Amino acid sequence: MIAKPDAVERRLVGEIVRRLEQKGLVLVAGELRTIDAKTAAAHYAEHEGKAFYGDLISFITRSPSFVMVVEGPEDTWRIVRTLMGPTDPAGAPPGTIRGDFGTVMTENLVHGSDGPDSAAREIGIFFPALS
Ligand code: 3AN
Repeated sequence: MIAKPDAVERRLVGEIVRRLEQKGLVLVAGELRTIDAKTAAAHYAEHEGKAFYGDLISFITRSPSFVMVVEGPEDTWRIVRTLMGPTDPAGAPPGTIRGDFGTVMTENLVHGSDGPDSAAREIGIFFPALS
């Protein structure tokens, strides 16, 4: 999971980690790090060519993110996605991270892997020593 630049800038990292831990997930890696353009391009390769791609890369690289690996029971990625809420904070329910703290899609606070394959791929990008 990534607490993106807006989350770090707004001092929401503690709140986000608290929610993960309160749910029962375990933080197994975590680092405050400014994501470079090359890493951002690898991470968001699926969005290359889309209208919002340039803004997405500028946003994720603009200041430090808190990059994490969390563990839990089976399908941890799904638990994390449930805590995050849907991509667009405008429609995210209260009680979710995006629903409680976000207003716009371009500053939606968090990223979570959307399946086991993307979780493995993203751990490889951000924490190669763990994969
Ligand atoms: P999620 O972060 O929920 O997995 P993705 O992977 O579809 O969502 O999108 C990655 C990021 O790209 C989103 N967090 C959002 O910042 C941005 N994004 C996705 N779709 C749009 C869109 N239609 N307009 C602007 N930004 C978008």
